[in-house]
Amino acid sequence: KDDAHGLDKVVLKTPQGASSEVFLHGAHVTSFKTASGKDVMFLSKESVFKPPKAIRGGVPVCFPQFGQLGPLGQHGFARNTAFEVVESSDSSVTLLLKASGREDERYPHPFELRVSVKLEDEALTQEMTATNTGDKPMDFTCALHTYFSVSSIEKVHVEGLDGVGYTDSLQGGKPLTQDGPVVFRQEVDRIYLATPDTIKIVDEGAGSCVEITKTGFPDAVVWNPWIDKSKAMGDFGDDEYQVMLCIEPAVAGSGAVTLAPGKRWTGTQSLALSNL
Ligand code: TA6
Repeated sequence: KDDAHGLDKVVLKTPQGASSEVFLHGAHVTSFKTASGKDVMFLSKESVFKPPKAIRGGVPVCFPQFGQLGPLGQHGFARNTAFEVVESSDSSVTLLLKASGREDERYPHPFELRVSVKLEDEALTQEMTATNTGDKPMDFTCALHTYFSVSSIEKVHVEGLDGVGYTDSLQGGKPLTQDGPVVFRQEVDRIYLATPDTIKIVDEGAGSCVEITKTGFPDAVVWNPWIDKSKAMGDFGDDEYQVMLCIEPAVAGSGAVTLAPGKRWTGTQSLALSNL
């Protein structure tokens, strides 16, 4: 079914009323509303739904590159490419990108990227599986670049990263160590390395928390654009930094994954909402 922007999307539902929308463009989850009526994901009111521009919000699938960590443009090309539906049910969908290796001469590797989304009443699980269908090893970095909706960024903190090393993208990748919960009083753009597989966004303003449980992704990127970056993004409201936060399971600072011909890599994230 297509939406107001004329783009094809799949709508997932549970009998108790949870819902999620997944666009075929970029296999891009744009919403996750729990059965208890909570919007877990953030979607910018200024997002343009005009391929190849990535949708601003939800979960951009960054593959085969995170950020500038490789030869391609920012965040690779999967998020700007049409996927196809290979299976679906009322509450789940699997999308496939069959890359020929000719999408971008800077990345001459054929691969298949499968993105599966499973919706439950108070949780959403997303899995991405990359298969090297070529005859040469392929290196990739990647991320599920998830935008979360928050009540007010100054009432939010992130637990689970205390004592974890990170590189600060705002200080040229300077290595630092997290001391206590992550709080937000300025722009934050950090790649946490070799992180625990459970990270929690505690939203005191909403009286709820989202527990992120990941597998396969060694790293986690934490980003809030704050004031100046928000103004600089044409597809993002000047004040929207106050009501969003990105926590991105990633293969990034810990180094690229090298996938041998015929081999497969899988990363997953599960997002579970609960009350404080
Ligand atoms: O979230 C990490 C990050 O690399 C930030 O540095 C910022 O660039 C963000 O991704 C958004 O990137 P995009 O290309 O989607 O505007």
